Amino acid sequence: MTQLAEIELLGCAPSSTVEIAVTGVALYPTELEMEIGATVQLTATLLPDTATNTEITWESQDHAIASVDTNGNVTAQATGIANITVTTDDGNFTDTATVTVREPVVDDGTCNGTLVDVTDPVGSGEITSRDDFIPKEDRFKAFDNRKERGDFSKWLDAGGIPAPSDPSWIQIVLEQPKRVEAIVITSANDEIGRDPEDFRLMGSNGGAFTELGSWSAKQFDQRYQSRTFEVANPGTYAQYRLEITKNRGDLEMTQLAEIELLGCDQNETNAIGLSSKLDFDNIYPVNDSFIIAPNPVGEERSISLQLTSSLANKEVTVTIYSMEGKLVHSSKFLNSEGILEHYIQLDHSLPHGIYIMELRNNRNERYRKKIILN
Ligand SMILES: [Ca+2]
Ligand SMILES: [Ca+2]
Repeated sequence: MTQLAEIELLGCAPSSTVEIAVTGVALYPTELEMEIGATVQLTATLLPDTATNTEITWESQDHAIASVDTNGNVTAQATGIANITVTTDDGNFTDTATVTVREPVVDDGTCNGTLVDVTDPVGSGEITSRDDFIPKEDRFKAFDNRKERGDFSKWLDAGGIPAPSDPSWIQIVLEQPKRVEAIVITSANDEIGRDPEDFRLMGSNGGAFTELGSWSAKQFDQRYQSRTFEVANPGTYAQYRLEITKNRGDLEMTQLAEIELLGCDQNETNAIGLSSKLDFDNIYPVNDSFIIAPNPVGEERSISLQLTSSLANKEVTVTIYSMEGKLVHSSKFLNSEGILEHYIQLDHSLPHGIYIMELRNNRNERYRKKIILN
């Protein structure tokens, strides 16, 4: 005989969902210069990026100078300076961007500088397209500065007959917003029927696209022929998209050898004040504000920050930018009394190179230093 009084099978009761609290928010960029009428989207990065409640609200200190919508799109209304603040729903963390609005540069239609291809240098933009037929004829071949006979460098979209409802498209996101006055399209090596015939150029700064120019019944009668099309409604945009709504032969394949977007290099936009980040030691006090140790930073990517009195007893925001102005790190801490050293762990995948670290206190005083990642 075998017996027992009871059997119980024990399992863990489901726990309630773990809420991850917001610990801070960082805006990018935190300074920008805009012309009246321009719109630029600010990016708010929540910390940690796994936070549960991602609700944020945007507010302009002076709507008459710069307004902001619920997606962080800032529109310059009148000359002056306005602060745009983002606030997290969870924890009420804030960050502020300072917007300087100036009169538009008078545009009499002439470029006193030279027209340059704003998509250069090759590889600097992020390129997407409706389709790539084969790797050697992929989208990158439309922006590789190779457009001569013998280069055999073309983008081929085999995604179907282009139509207004389903255009063949290719898009580039520039590192900085640029004003484009003209587009140069170079026809490919073969099959005249695949040439673009009806097309339009669109621009965006992260939101909806605006049509900048449209052309129809344009023909390339030679192979590797470059034709320049003036943009009727230019503006300053970071994203440009060419939509081909018809090709010459109504074929399922559409192709071109090269796209160049021409802008006046004298007009190079200051829409985002990235250049100031390269010029940082002329603008910000750097000498006695903080010490980075070690600098260069080693492979383990951990940093000790030793703060001096100017940053004591303050909430301190740490941001790190690449030399191109890209935000690569953002964190915040309360520099409570007596603690003048803080440790920061950077992402191990950050590439070697020179970066700029900015410390900002709650009075918006900024301190910057060059930091080298080995
Ligand atoms: Ca180019
Ligand atoms: Ca090419």
